[in-house]
Amino acid sequence: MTAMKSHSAHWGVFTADWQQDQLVIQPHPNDRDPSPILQNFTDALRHRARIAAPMVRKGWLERGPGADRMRGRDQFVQLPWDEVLDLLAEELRRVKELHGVESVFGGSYGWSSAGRFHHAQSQVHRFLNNVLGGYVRSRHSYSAGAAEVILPHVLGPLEQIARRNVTWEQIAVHTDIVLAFGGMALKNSQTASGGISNHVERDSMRTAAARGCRFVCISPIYSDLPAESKPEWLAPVPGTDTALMLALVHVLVSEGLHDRSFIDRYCDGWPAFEDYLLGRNDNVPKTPAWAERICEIPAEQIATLARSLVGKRVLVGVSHSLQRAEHGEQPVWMGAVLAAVLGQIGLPGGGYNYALGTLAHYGRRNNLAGPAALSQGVNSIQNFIPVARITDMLLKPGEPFDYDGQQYNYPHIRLAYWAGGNPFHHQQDLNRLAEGIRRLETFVVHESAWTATTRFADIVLPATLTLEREDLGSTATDPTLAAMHRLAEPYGQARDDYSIFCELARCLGGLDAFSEGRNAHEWVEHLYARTRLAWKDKGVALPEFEEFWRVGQLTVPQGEDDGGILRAFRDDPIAHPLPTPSGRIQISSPRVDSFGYDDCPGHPSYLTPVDVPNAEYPLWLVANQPEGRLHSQLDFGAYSQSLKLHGREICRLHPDAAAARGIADGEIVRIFNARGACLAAVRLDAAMRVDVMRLPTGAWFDPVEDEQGRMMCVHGNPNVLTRDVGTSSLAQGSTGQLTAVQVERFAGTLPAITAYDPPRTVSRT
Ligand code: PGD
Repeated sequence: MTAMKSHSAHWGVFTADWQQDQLVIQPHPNDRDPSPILQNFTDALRHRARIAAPMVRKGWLERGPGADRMRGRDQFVQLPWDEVLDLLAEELRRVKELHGVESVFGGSYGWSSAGRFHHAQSQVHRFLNNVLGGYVRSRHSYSAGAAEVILPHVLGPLEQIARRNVTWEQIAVHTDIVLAFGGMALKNSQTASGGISNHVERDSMRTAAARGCRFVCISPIYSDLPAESKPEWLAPVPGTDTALMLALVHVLVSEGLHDRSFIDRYCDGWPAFEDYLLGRNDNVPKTPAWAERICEIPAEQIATLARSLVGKRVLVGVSHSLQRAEHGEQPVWMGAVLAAVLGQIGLPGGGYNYALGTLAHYGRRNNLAGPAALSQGVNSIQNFIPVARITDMLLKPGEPFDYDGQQYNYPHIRLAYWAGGNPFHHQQDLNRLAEGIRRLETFVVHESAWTATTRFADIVLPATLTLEREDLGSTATDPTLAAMHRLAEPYGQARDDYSIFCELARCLGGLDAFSEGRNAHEWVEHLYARTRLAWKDKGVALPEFEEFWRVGQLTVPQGEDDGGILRAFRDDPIAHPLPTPSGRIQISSPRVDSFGYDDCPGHPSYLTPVDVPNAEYPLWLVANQPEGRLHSQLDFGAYSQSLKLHGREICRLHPDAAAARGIADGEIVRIFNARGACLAAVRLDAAMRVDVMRLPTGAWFDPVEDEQGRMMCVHGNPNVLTRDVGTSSLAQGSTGQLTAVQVERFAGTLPAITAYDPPRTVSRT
């Protein structure tokens, strides 16, 4: 065996090498809880799902650009690289000349890979800015679309509230009670953007619980907190956490148990909220009895829980999942209000931390210096969409939309360019998305594998996987700086996104502006040199690049566990005001109120959702993150496959709900609603609410069409069922977490899974 080579991925820093043609991966030696998702790499490199050569959709090649109902159904023609790049350069020129770059959508949302340089979104944005002259972008993320907009109005920027706040170290030592709204599932904290060398969540929860810290899992699904935390379980109706929080606050306020001096000193806008809480304007006091009718948690249990919080170091956590739902802004805001009423914000291990436990790089100390990033250039185009509004943009060009207090118009997009994302994984209501994508004139995708998105594309360019190239791995909250060595030659004719864009830039006459005269290895050296300079400014000497590359991994020093802006604010609210309009915690917000949105009023409120179970579709579907992969990435990999049943994604159903429908464990079921249907294999699970079923995201979309052309996914992709509406007029975030469905035993002939087979190719006629 040769020496192990260093690499890094979203699931951890590792070393790897080949033993008898088998890729062997060893997680970082410091990693106390390494992620098995790393094992998806072992058979991915040469899998039949990889894209071997540039491809052009037959219909596009024959009929030229234009709306086409054949997208997603057509055959592909393999072309030589030179020819396909000339065709694409010509098409980019045509669209720019005829319609301007404001008709090019380059949002290209997606996680792609962990390296600092070959980060596909950065590459595509840099290309579109520096070579084409700009593009329509998207704002925010599917992860935190609602939180990213509401938090700055009421507490501070997402980055500060999610990532520079309470740490796992503090929880292990200080916290008495963790109220985990939406849980803190270890399946989620396997992942960190950029890669980390140690997963600390499981151990930290175990240590805290052993010390006597009480963890309360507030979720319809018990496994959203790990056994190590010895969780108590409250299972409210999905989407009703805000009502539960309001009732907790009602008990505290009506019994005089709230921290009045904290509210006076640190908060703004209490009276308007108190009027709502006590029902002075609407005659509806938000009592535990009121909340019980909404969230189905007994009033007495709510009151007991509220009283038990007083005088304790309490941490209120709100997960990403809670805000990926109708009115998702409300639990994010109300969680902060609950922590403020308890007087806990800014204390070590106490207060409020949005999204702690959601990703492995949250809840950690920050490094003294951050890693250098690739510049994306300057975008000349102001137009944007909130990221999850992509289908609306494609179907409603020119129409107005609300966002964060202003009204904008959707641009008319002719060409969409995607690298490093899978909209047919991430977007809601995939039948609707397909309608939108079919209206484009041209759809270009760089991908390493034949995802559903590539099958809807006109031009498909094969991209390398991270293991096939060199890069720099680093995250601002992990002390390991990792050389990412090449572990395999590119598959077939695959190229790095960077070299694809260099060739395109050459065709369009903008190579220097894009490459600055460097090849990929020189860029990695350059980014390391800039990172090294940043560390030098902090008085830390990192070795020369050659030495770094030889040793593979460096340990860098981290900063104090200082609690970020919330601690500084608590210590001295005059010297360190919050970046909110009042400089304080906005219990209510005159600014948000001034927008006049019924679906996001000026104080946190419980608002009844529209998409709820009914006689026809009586179950809640929770479409959350999967255990065996990150989103849809490497779904064909060994570990992801090992968690399927009969080759299908596994959905979980309560035994009573299954019995009522004559469904047995292990059978194939059809899950459906008015928007679509999918098949999945069922596992019975008593540790969830009886009216809830769970189908995680990420099974590759594998559609069969009915006579009307509506697609059913035979593999288990829940986004064929989810509803494509924004969280509210404020943030317009994704609402993919929850929808109403029915389920039945599937009695028909089981269609084969074809999602990993390359599409049909034909020779050029
Ligand atoms: P991924 O599967 O990670 O999903 O959506 P996202 O699009 O990020 O897609 C990344 C793609 O990039 C993969 O297909 C991978 O092959 C490709 N890729 C990786 N490396 C490279 C590279 O170097 N070059 C190129 N060209 N391609 C590369 C995720 C999104 O889904 C997110 S972040 C969330 S939080 C949402 N979660 C939910 C949810 O909870 N529920 C529902 N219903 N829907 C969701 N959608 C969202």
